[in-house]
Parts: sequence; structure tokens; C-alpha cells
Amino acid sequence: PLDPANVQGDILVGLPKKTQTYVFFQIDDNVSAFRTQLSKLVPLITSTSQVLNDHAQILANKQAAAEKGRKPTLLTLAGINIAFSHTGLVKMGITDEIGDSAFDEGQLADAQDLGDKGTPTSTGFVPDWIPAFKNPVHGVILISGDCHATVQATLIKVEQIFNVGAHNATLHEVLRLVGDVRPGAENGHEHFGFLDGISQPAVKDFDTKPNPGQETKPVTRPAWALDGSFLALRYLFQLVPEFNTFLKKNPLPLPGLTPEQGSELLGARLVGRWKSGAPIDITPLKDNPALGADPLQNNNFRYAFPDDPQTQDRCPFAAHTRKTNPRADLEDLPPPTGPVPTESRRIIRRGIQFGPEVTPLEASLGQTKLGRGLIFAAYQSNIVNGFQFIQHSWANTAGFPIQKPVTPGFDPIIGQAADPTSRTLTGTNPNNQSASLSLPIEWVVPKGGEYFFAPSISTLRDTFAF
Ligand code: N7H
Repeated sequence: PLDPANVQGDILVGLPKKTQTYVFFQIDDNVSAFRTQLSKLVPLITSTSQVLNDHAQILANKQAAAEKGRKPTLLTLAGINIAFSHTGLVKMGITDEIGDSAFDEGQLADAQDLGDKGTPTSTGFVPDWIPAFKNPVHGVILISGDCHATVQATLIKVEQIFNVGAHNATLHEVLRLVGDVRPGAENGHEHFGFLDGISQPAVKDFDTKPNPGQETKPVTRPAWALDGSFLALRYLFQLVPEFNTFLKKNPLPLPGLTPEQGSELLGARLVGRWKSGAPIDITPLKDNPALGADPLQNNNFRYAFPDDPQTQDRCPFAAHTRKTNPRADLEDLPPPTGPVPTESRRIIRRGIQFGPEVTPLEASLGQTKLGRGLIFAAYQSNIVNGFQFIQHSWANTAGFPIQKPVTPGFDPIIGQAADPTSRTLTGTNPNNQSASLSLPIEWVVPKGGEYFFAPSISTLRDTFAF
């Protein structure tokens, strides 16, 4: 069983956050001094047990306020986690085989296979990424908090440990990304407007039972990798005004729907959920915010409704949530091809929005002027089986899910094609399911990222630090 005091807090529960700063760093040449200083960071790392306490405190604070009819008092909560890339481990002299080739090679080497755009050169493919991610990043320190001041104060503590900025610094920052949850009623919603972070896999080891997916495929890892997890981080820009313009121009022409309702329905059918989070597999024609907010109902569906996963009546095969977690499409696939288990494909999504709200000017032009999107962060026990497979073999593969009566097409949210103006999908119109809809552009644009390993706290203390 996983020991909650030993697993970093962002993985299993998620650091509580209003704002998060990701500090990407390179380790300087005095590696042994870095490793000595790392031992001073270890006691500050937020464990899963700590996060469970923090969440209990937040809940108690809310309940106490509700009873008194007051606003909850402000809680100062900060969290710190750390993860290392393969180049970072090598820099520290840790070269054991960790059993994940995507991690070993790094995300830059993977960019082309993920479908990111770029330029082929004599020395290899160079993606259209920001410069920091085209150079080695050794690690990332994640700092979360209730407000910017808390994060800033915590960051200063961390920098002091490593003498950052001084002549004897042992690490230097190569990039800082700041994410903020969206304001007011948009809290928890990503920039296209959809509630996010609803469907997460249950980690059975966490409940003292082994994860069935892990039982069948024992991972060969050094002992120090136990209780750790791989982190796929992606810096994803979202073209929100352009996405909204597309929905506005292409309302689904269903009887009884106004153009606005037709546009809203199209958005829901591209994502697989309404903006409230309600799954269209349960409520296909009308949003149901109460359902979207109810954790006992909002994930209770399989795309097998009523008992046949071969139609797009309720949800297009290529809808983002169906592509990235196909449920019955694989698990109920008949022999000899199926059933195909999906446990090893599940990822735990953390991450946070970045950038400002869409301005009135951008909305009226239908054009992005300010950068915004998602710092996508997904944990998994193996990146090749998890993030890499989902992006490459599912989202970017028009023929997936297999054995469908019509070709599903691309994941309209994150699917990437060689020609970004060539993407299509079927099933958006429930009354004409084989009709193909052309998507004019890719609305999610990757600008970088890296693969990391988030070790257990005891490994940080006993193996990485000294
Ligand atoms: Fe997605 N979106 O707003 O459209 N995602 N995602 N994602 N995503 C999900 O069910 C979104 C991205 C997954 O179990 C929801 O929690 C956006 C990448 C998976 O049913 C929404 C971006 C990858 C799920 C979004 C983005 C995934 C999921 C519904 C980029 C992996 C769970 C909320 C900017 C390669 C599916 C929920 C399930 C859900 C959106 C990225 C994967 C609203 C905007 C890169 C596995």
C-alpha cells in the first residue's frame, strides 16, 4: 500500500490551490552542494497526509462560516512539491534504469510524435516551443497557495535554501510559469469554459488494495522509485475567441433549438460534457448543472447507453472525454479484439489555467491577442502507456476507437494533425452521425513541456539528497 506520509501531495490528492508557480530549473555544476541543500528542502515538501489535513481544514472552515452565515476566514495555505527530469537525474549521477523510455528521452525528443508543429533541421526536428523548453530542464519546483503573496513568500524560502541569485547558488531558474484559477463562477473551469478535473482514476493502492492494472504488468523499477510517479507537463495555449467563433458559426440544427442552444450543444459534443461538467452521455440534449456538480452522478456513465457502444446518439466517438477515456468502447469490445482493459492508460490530471480572461476586444474580433491556456500536468505510473499513448495513439488517431461503424476522427480539443487545418470528426450531429465536420484550426497549441519523475519523500531524503 502507498504511504500517504511518503507520497508527494500533488499526486494523489492535489495541492489545494488558487494560484501555482512552476519554477523550472537547471542544477549548477556544484552538484554535491545541490544535493546537500536538497536535504533542507525535504522537510518542507508537502506530503499527501498534509494535503488531506489541508483539505479537511478548508472544509471545516467553510462549514463553520456557513453555520454563522459569514464568509469563510482566509486560510494561508502553501504547498511545495519537486520533480526531476531524466537529464536532472543524470546530472545528479542517478542513472538506474527507471523503465520509461519517454521519460528517458525527454519531451523535446517526443515533440514531433506528439504532433507538435515545428521545423525539420539537419540536426533533427525543432518544435515551435518557447526557448526554455528547447534546452535541458533538470527539474521543476511546484509551489501552490491561497494567493500570490503566500506563493511569493514560500518561493523566497526555497530560493534561500539553494542560495539562488548568489555566487554560490546551486541551481538557477530557467523559466517560471504562473497559473491562476479563473475568477468567480469560472473557478474550476478551463478557459473554453468547461468544468475540469472531474474524472480522475481511483488509485487503488491508496485504499490499501493493489491497482489491478499494476498487478498484471509489474513495472521494473529501482527500489528508490517506489511511491513516486511520472509527471507529464505541457504548456498548452488555448485560442478561446477562435473556438467560440467556430461554435457560433456552426450551431447544431436540431429541431426546437435556438442558434445559441445549437452552439452550446456543439461545444458540449466536442468536449463530451456540458460547461457545468454534466456528461452528455447522461444528459445529451440539455445541460443539468445539478448533475454536473454531483460527484456521485457526474462520472457514472460508460458510453454504453442504453446498451450499445456503437452509436454516437449521445456522444461523438471523438469527443475529448471519450477519446481520452473510452470506457465501454474498449472495456466492452467483444472478442477476439476485446475486451481491452484501460487501467494502464489512466492519468491523474492536475495543472492550472494561466493567462487573463478574454477581453471584450478579443471576443468581438474573434481573435486571441493575449496568451492564455492550461499548464497541463498529469501523473501516471508510466508515460509511454499514459500521456504519450493518449495523445499520440488516441487523440491524434482518426481511426480510434477502432471497429466503429464510421471513422471517429480527431479529438477536436487536443488532437493534432500534420496539417492543422485538415482535422475532421463525425457524430457531432446526432441526427446525421456519419456526416463529417471540418475543424478550421487547432485551438490548443503546445508551446513546450517536459517529462519528470516526482520521487517519494523518503527517496528525496535518502537517495537524492545527502
Ligand atoms: Fe482534457 N477541455 O476543456 O476541453 N479535459 N483537456 N486533456 N482530459 C477533460 O472529465 C481540456 C488534455 C483528458 O475520464 C474535461 O474531468 C483542455 C490533454 C482526460 O472521462 C475537459 C485541454 C490530455 C480526461 C477537458 C485538455 C487530456 C479529460 C472534462 C488543453 C491527455 C478525463 C472534465 C488545453 C493527453 C476523461 C473531466 C474521462 C477531461 C478539456 C488537455 C486528457 C473539460 C481545454 C493534453 C484523460
